Amino acid sequence: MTATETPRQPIIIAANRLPVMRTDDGWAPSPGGLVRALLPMLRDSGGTWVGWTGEPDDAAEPFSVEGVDLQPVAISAEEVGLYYEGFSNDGLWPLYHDALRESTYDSDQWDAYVAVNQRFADALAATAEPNSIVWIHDYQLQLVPKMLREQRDDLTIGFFLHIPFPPFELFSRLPWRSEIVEGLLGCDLLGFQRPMGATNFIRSAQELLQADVHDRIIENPSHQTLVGVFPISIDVAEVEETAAGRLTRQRMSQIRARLGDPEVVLLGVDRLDYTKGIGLRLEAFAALLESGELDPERHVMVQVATPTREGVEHYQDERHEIERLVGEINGRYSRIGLPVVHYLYQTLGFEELIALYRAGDVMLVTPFRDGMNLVAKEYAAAHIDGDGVLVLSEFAGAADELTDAVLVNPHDDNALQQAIVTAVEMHRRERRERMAGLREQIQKSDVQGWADRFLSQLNAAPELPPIANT
Ligand code: ADQ
Repeated sequence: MTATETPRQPIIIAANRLPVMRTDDGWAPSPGGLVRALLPMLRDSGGTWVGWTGEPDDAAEPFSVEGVDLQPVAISAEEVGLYYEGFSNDGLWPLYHDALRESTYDSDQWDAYVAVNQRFADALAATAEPNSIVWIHDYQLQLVPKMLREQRDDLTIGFFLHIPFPPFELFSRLPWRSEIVEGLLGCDLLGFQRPMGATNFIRSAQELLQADVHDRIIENPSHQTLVGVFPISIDVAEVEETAAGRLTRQRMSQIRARLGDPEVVLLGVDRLDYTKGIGLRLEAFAALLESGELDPERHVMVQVATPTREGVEHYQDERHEIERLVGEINGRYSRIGLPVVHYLYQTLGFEELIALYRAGDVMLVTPFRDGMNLVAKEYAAAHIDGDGVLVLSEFAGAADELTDAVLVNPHDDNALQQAIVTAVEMHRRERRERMAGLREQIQKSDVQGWADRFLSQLNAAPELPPIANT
């Protein structure tokens, strides 16, 4: 190490999944800005990532990818059903997203959630060097902070919730609500995407545990928990660079030609999740074709839906409903060789995704509820041409920052149709002004800045000033 380099404390990250996927030659980093931002930081600090490989019963030994140590946590096939698909994705996920679907509350699933969280805490306790920093991610691991602190009070523990934290009125339905709040209070820094998540959590801590809170600091017997807001972002430079590439430009022209060179390409890109409002957006598109405000010869929609959580019934139902709607709309308005809705139930490569963003004149991001929504930010970053309109739900975290989008309440079908018409008919000058505003906003904060802000706040956590008694 040279004299100018600052020694960094090793950082340990825990997330349900390891940041890698299996390839023909072994392992490669998973796609996505979060992994791209965190891996170099782990490598430089000599850190480790603790998580599941994604394969049931996979008891892989520790290994390393691109110089980063990975510590697998084994999860059995039965636990995948109970802890992951069950408690996490059929219990917590709907509850944390405005109870859009009925949650399952099942004590066998809860027991598996506790057991897997304990396994993560044990793995972290065994791996972490003295006084290191541990950063735990997301709703699958909310008990880990407390379980880890009980074993290792020398560690500095941070937690970031990628999804919304619900209002107390909804959260209090959860039979294990106090255990979850106690679990999260094991950390020194607790981060949320939006101010609303922080406020909701603090209220739950007050109502359920009579927590003593001053200025977003919660007093615990052994330590303080600082509650903060850290809106996540994307790797802006990577998206822009790919968007500017010659191959991307060629692919964009090819995509538009294949779509029949329509006047306006409307685009949706989401995991096929019922929180994302895909059906609603298709219905709005159909209503506008019906009323004649959109014309199938001039306006074409592309909906990319990534396969996800296919073992969970709500997701199977959602897929059937979306595919039924696509079939109905195409049956009615398509012409031979020219469907009016192009539907891809596929995971696309990064370059193809960016070419599609560039090909999209109007991007429809209409979730009922979303922690942030990175697609909205990626679309703006990809539009280096300065054109394109983003229609964005007020219920996505991104709406706090992306105020130059056409913001809409997706529950209001008239408002949604009106927002689509506004976007399609928007004058070029206004489009460019709004896109400039969106791009200026995302330039202010990329995913690296997000991670740096969280970690520097976490680093400072043990030095929080004592709270004056009020
Ligand atoms: P997600 O619910 O997965 O994330 P989102 O933020 O939109 O939602 O991220 C999806 C990512 O997957 C994007 O980076 C997108 O490019 C990619 N993607 C989507 N469809 C794809 C496809 N067909 N092929 C390839 N890639 C595809 C959760 C929360 C969000 C929060 C993020 C990050 O639900 O609210 O923004 O975590 O904190």
